[in-house]
Amino acid sequence: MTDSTATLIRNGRVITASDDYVADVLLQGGIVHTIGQAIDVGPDVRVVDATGLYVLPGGVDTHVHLENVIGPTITADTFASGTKAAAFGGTTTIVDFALQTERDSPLGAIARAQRSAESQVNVDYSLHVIVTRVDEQVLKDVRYAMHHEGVSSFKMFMAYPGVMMADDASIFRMLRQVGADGGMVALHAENGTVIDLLIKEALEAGHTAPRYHALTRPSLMEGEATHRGIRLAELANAPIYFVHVSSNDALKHIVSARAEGIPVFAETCPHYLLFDDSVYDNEDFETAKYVMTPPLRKPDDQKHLWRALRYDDLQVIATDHCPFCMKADHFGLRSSKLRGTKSFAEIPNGAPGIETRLVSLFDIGVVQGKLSLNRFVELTATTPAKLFGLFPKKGTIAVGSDADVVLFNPAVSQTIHAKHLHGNCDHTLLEGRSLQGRVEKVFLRGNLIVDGPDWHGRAGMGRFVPRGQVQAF
Ligand code: DUC
Ligand code: ZN
Ligand code: ZN
Repeated sequence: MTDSTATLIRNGRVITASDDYVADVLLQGGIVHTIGQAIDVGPDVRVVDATGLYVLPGGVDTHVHLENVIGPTITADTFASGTKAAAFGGTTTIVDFALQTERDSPLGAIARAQRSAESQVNVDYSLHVIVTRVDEQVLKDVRYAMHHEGVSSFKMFMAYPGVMMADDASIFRMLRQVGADGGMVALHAENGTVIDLLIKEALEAGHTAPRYHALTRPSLMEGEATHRGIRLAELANAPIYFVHVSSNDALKHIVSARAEGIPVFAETCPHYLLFDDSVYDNEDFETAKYVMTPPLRKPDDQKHLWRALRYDDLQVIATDHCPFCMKADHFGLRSSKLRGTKSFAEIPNGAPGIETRLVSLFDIGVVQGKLSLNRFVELTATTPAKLFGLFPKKGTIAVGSDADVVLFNPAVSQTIHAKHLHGNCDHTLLEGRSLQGRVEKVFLRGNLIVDGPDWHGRAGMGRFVPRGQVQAF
C-alpha cells in the first residue's frame, strides 16, 4: 500500500468531543473525505473492519520534551524515538519546546529545533518557544514568530532562578503582547527563589536523597506562583495557560479566576492522577524515577484534579514527557538520573509518558467512570488543538480534517513493560501495570503508521504544522 492509498474504516464507533455514532469513515488525500453509512468504494481502496473498535481523533500532546537540552542535561528521546513512541500510543501531533538561549533569539531557537526535527519526526509537530529573556528585539521576534512562523505559544518559567526563570515584569510584557496578538503564554508556576532556598537548606542539613526533591517544592509555592501569574494575565488582559498543574493549592486559584471570567486555562498530566506522594516515603535512589517538577502530591489533590477535569477547570491532559534514564545508556550521564546520586538537586527533572497517555487515561478515567468517552477525547485531542491553534485540522474527526485517526480496542487489556515501549527511556512509571484498552491502528494524514505491533511509519514523514491563534472562547 502506498502513502496515497485511500482507506475506508468500516463500521467503527466514531467518538469526538461531542459525538458518538457508528459510521464508515473514508480517508483520502490525507484528510477525512467522507463520513457516512455503508459507503461504497472500489477495489483500490483499503478497507479496514473496525467493528467493535473506537475511531478516535489522533491524540494531540501539547507538552513533550524531545532532544531538549536543559542545562547540562538532554532528554533521552530524540525526535525520532519520541515521535515513534507517541505514534504507538495513539498520538499523532506533538508540541515540543524550542529553548531561547542567551546567545540567540526565539527565531534562532525555532530554526534550530526544526533543523533537528525535520529528518526525524514520525508524527506531525509544532513548537512552543521557551522565552527566558525579554527585550525589544525579543518581543519583535516573538511577534514575527506568531505571524510568519506559525508559532503562537511561548513558555515562561517562574522557577529555576539563574537558569530559565523570568521576572514578573518580563512575563507581564510577554502576556500583554502575545495576548493582543491572539497567542498564548504557558507558565511554569512555582516560586523559584523560595524553592531554591529550601533546596539549599536541605542540602546543608545533609538531606541528599531523591525524596527531598518533593519536600523542597511545596504545593503552596505552586499556588503562590499560580495566583501571581493569574493577576499578571488579568492586568495584561490576556489568556494564560498553566502547564503541569499538580495541586489543589494551584487549582483553587484557577477555579476562582475562571469563575471571575478571567481566561485562565490549564493542563494536568497522567502521573499526577496515577501516583501520589507516598512514593517518596523512603531514602532509595530508585525514587529518582518520581523526580519530576512539580512533584507528586497528596491523594486529596488527585480528588480535586479529577473534579476539575470533569467540570472543565482543567481543559487538557498532556504528558510533560521528559525522559531521563535510570542507567546511563542513552547519551551517557547527560540523560541519566544517575547525575543525582550524591544530591537530589542534580537529578534531572522529568518522567516518560508519551506512549502510555491514552491507554492509562482510558483505564483510570473512562473505565473507572471518572470521564466520559467524549470528555476523554476532548481532554487529549480536541481542546489542546483548540487552545494551541491546531483545530480543526487536528483534534477531531470531521470532513476536511487531517486523517489522523486511531482505532482503539476498549475490550482488551495489556500489561505495560518498558521493554515493549518504543522510546529510549529505560523505564516506565507504569511497569507491570495492567491497563484496559489498546491502540490497534494509527493513521497519520491517511497513512497507516501503526498496525498492531508493526511499524509502517518513516522518520521524516511528520510535518511541521504552522499554528494559528488560540481558539479559547
Ligand atoms: N517543567 C517542565 O515542564 N518539564 C520538565 C521540568 C520542568 O520543570
Ligand atoms: Zn515546567
Ligand atoms: Zn515540561
